[in-house]
Amino acid sequence: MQTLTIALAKGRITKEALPLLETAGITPLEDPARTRKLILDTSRDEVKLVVIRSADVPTYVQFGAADIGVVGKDVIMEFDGDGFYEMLDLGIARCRMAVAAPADRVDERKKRYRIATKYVKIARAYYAAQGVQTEMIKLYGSMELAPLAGLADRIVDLVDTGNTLKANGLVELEKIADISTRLIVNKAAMRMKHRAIMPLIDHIRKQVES
Ligand code: PRT
Ligand code: MG
Repeated sequence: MQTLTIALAKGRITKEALPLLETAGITPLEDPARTRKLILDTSRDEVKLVVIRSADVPTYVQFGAADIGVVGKDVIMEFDGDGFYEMLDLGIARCRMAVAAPADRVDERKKRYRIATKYVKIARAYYAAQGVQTEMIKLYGSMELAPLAGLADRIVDLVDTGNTLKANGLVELEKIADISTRLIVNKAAMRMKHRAIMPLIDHIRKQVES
């Protein structure tokens, strides 16, 4: 039997994706949140799970180290490379990518804005399309701190409830994109393991639609 390896972005995506996989009879034999094992066996002999940093999911799938990946659209948009198909919108871990600024500097006009973000590629493309000059400052977390500390004029980050922005005196200026979790499939695996992959995708699609 052909084995299928599914890479899940750890954190909230894994938490929300596991119930979907469960409806397809795929349950990890150990709790991903507790075990130190990196490759998890599941209730289906031929299916393995790897739970990894979200930014690594597209890389695993691109190179075929995982056949299927479950990861945020934000991570896919920021990723350089292909080698996979985006097959499904799972509709989980929804949020939006947005520009935010300190409430008292919303109307500030500058020739060139300093933008702090984890999403340099997305932010650069967004501002380039508007003809706005920017300088990108790459951060790996807590983007909200950057304007408060004088590091940047604005941030580009994910927003869900808006509570984090509010707690830090920031307001949302523009939405860049709606974000949700996507299921991606390695291109070669799509051909070679079609008979194992397609029923699983069809099943999950039906679950998502209902
Ligand atoms: O290492 P990395 O941070 O990438 O991953 P992680 O292991 O910490 O995963 P986790 O659980 O943070 O999930 C990241 C993925 O979840 C993202 O790639 C998105 O696709 C999705 N997602 C959905 C979110 C949010 N909603 C979200 N609100 N990821 C992050 N946030 C953060 C946001 O960056 C901000 O700091 O939550 C804060 C804002 O939330 P509100 O509700 O206060 O607006
Ligand atoms: Mg996080």
